[in-house]
Parts: sequence; structure tokens; C-alpha cells
Amino acid sequence: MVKKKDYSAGLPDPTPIIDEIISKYPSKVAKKRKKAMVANDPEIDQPVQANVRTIPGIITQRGCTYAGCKGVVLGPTRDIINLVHGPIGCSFYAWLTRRNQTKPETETAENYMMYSFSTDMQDENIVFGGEVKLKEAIREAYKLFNPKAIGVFSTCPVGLIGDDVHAVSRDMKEELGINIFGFSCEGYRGVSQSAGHHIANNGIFKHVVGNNDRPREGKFQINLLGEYNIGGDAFELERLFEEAGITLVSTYSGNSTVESFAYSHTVDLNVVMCHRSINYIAEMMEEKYGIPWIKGNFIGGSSTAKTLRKVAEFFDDAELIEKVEEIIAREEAKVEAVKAAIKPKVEGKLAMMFVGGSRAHHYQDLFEELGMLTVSAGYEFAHRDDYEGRHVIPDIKIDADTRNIEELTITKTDNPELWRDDLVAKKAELEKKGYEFSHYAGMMPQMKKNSLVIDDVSHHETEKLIEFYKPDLFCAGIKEKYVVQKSGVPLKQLHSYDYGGPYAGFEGAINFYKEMERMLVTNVWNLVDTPWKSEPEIVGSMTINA
Ligand code: CFM
Repeated sequence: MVKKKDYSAGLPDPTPIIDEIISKYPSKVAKKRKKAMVANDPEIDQPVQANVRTIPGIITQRGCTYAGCKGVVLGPTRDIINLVHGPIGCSFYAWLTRRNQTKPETETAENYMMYSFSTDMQDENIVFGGEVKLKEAIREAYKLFNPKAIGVFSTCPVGLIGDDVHAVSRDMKEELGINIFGFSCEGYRGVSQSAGHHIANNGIFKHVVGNNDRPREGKFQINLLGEYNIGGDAFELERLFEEAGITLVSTYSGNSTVESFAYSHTVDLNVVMCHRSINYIAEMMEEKYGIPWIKGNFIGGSSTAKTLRKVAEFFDDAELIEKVEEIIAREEAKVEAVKAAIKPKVEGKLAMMFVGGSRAHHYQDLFEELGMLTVSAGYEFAHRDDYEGRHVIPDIKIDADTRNIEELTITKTDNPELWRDDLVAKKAELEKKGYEFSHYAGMMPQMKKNSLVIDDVSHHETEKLIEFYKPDLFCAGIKEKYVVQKSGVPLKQLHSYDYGGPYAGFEGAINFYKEMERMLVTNVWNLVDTPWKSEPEIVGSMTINA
């Protein structure tokens, strides 16, 4: 049984564990990895290395650019056929394995999310080119489903052999008369899935946003950006907005349609949940249409209340403010009741989390609410601004990998109906009162002194951290889950939620508290000991006959 550490008087300086971890690396690797590890001090600015290439062989948690573009951003959108141009292996996590939920308006409304569309590239396509096969696949998909849009996603070999998915898409758009567009999101295009987010944002902005200038509907119109409806999170938020009388025009991209992206430029405000994956669209919409954006967080009861209040404050309408307060009072009472029962059981427990590009920050709010302590955290692929805050953006070095991704030049719309002078004025006026727009403070200012921040954590580092901190809970994904659990530490998947959830909003907070109780108030983990430490499972011998 492991002996628990007591950090009630403050966290220990993690420098010795950083030194121990990197002492096992070759000197070049050690030098590079050290820059990705910071003993946090929330009072000062500390640069952390992020969004750089992973060291080959280090066993990273990261995914590829194609995963970020096709899987994350476009994947949850149900009325577009997402056609993968590549070998079938790249589509493994497509067919009936999506974690994002969706709810078509009617039983017969378009929903292609349960399908897997792939050109199933073969060796001969690699040798002779795959454009003909891609055209045939687009025609076949069109004939079978008659969709309004098709997105074509490039996998690694497509870039290597030079198939032009954009030219094919243009040709097919003309031939079939529907919206067809391609993405150069080859897996290797960037250093992680983050590049794929950017490429997806660019593609949607270029080919979809602004295609439908329908008149504005509703008094308070928003888009929710960077909410992907894992475990039904978006449904819980939709419920809250609807009751408050806020019109949710489009969500990027949980429970979404490309149809709604097309008129999503008609809103009054963009609320950004996952800054990493979607800040580009928020910025581009502001540049082109004058629509301001704010950062929100709906993970945790108090964060949800805070974000709802901030939205209501933006619209500055007495009736809306009153309604929002009524919802908060009612929902918080329910949240508090559950929290009061569970908090005493989990208070003081230690959590660590290494997840994606936003959740490793957002979920700290839920742990804080339960009195748990986040001893170490990091993102897989976020950028420095997600750690340190957006004020560091001008200092971020643009390297060749970043230059590899197209940067769109956005100009103000020349349609006076669409340019929102009223919103520009409103933003200026609210800013004078201290209301923050286009602002994200990042993860590090919220973390405790001497907590350990690590970007793109490796397998070796994970093992060492567990040995050092002996945490009560580790949050990561499926690739890490069983290794961590075999060391006697429960792991909560924060990508798929272990098929639980929702965890967003008030109901989500209640679900999460209960999940923590289930996972942490048990002795079973103390009984786990890695069996092969004492009893090797397989003993073998080999005789070589010379
Ligand atoms: Fe944003 Fe995401 Fe995340 Fe992300 Fe992701 Fe995800 Fe994630 Mo997995 S967009 S950065 S690329 S919140 S798939 S829905 S859970 S790593 S923390």
C-alpha cells in the first residue's frame, strides 16, 4: 500500500523530480524536455515550451493533424459527409466509435455521423495517384446520400504523392452542384492535432461561414465555439440557454450542422469554450463582421454561473439578467446539495491531468469545488497562450512548422448589413467598465505555487510523476488508462469521459462529483499491486543450436 503525501501546508518544490526525470534522457533530449517543465508560480510570468515537435520514440500522448481537423472539429457535424482520402486505417475511429453525441431535428433529418467514409487507398493508388478514386468516391457518396456538403480530408500519403484534394473538390463541386471542399490536413502537416484545428477553422471560414445571410432571429444571439458535445455536454448547455431566452445559433461543433455554420456570422457574440481549437474562427469573425468574443467555461457549477452572468452582462437586459439569476439560484442549490454530501469524502485528494488543449485547465475548477488539489497538469498540444495567457502571443516564436499552416488574410466585409458597428461600439463601451473581451488568462495563473506544469508529457515522465506524487486520481485518455491503473491509481478519461457524462453545466457538475465519489471513495486501488513486480508471469529460456 502506498503512503499518502500530505500537501496541506503547500506543495513541495518539484525541481528535484524534474531533475530526476531528465537525468535519464540523452543530453539533447534532456535540454529540450526541461524547457517543457515548469515549477509554477502564479504570481510571475514563466515561459513554457509548447507546440514544438515531439521527440521521436518518447511515447507522446499526442495525435496527428488529420485527427484534429477531421476527428475533432468537423467530426461532430452531422449534415456533412466527411470523406477521408487515405488508407482505411485512418478511419478506424469513425465507424460507430464517435464520442460526440448529436440530435437531428427530426428522425429523417440528415445525420452521417455513424458512417465511415473513406476512399480506402490501396498500393496502386499510391503509385499511380488517387484522384480518380477520390472523384468516384465523391460521386458515390453523393448518389447514395444526396448530402448538401462534402468535406475531403487528406491523410499522410495524400500529401506524399501529391493528390490535389482542392482541385478535385472544385471540379466535383461544379459537377454535382453542392458545397465540396478539401482540407490539406495530412497527419504530419503540423506537430500535433493543433495544426488540424487551425486548418479546419480556415476551411470552414473560407467555404461555409457567410454562405447564408439569413435575417437575425431572437434578441440575444450567440455561437458557442469549442464545445464538442462529448457525453452530451452541449445538450446540457442548450437546455440552459434555451431557458434563459438566449438563442444559440450555432455550436462549433457539438450537435451541429454545416447549415448553421453558414449563418453563424449573424450572431451578436461568440462564446469560446475551448480556446485552443477554435480561437481562429472567433478572431476571423471579429475581423470580418465585428462580432466580439469572450472566453467562457462551463466546466464546474461556479464557472457555469460565472459564464452565464458574463453573457447576460454583455446583453445588458434586465429581463435576461433576472432570468439568468433565477436559473443560477435554482441550479446551484441542486449542485450545492450534492457537493455538500461528497466534498468531505474527497477533500484534500490529489489530482493530476494531462489532456488535450483545454480540459487540463477547465477541469481544475471541478476539483477546486470539491476541495481537491491539482498537483501537476499539462496539455498535449496547446500553445503557450493556453498556459500563460493570451498576452504572450506576440512573443511566441513562429517556426517552420507553424508557417506550414495557411494564415488567412481576413478583411472587413463590404456588406454594410453584415458589419456590426453596434457591436464594435458596445465592446468599446463595456471594455471601459472592465469587461474582458478576446481574453484568456491561461492555465498557469490558476494553478498553485509549486504545482508542476508539463507540456506534451511522455510515458517515462508519467511513471515518474506517479511515483513522486502518488496521486489519488490521474486524468488522461485511453492510451494512458490501463498503464496508470496498473500502478494502483484510478484514471478518469477526460476525452471520452469513460462513456459517462455530461460533465458540463450544472447537471454535469453533479454527475462529475458523483463520479469522483465512485472512483475515490473505495479501497480497491490500495489493493492493486503490479503483479510482475513480485511474480514474473512468464519465465522463458532459449537455447540456440549452433
Ligand atoms: Fe478542445 Fe476538445 Fe480539448 Fe481539443 Fe482533443 Fe477533445 Fe481534448 Mo480529446 S477540441 S483541446 S483536440 S476540448 S479530442 S473535444 S477531449 S484532446 S482537451
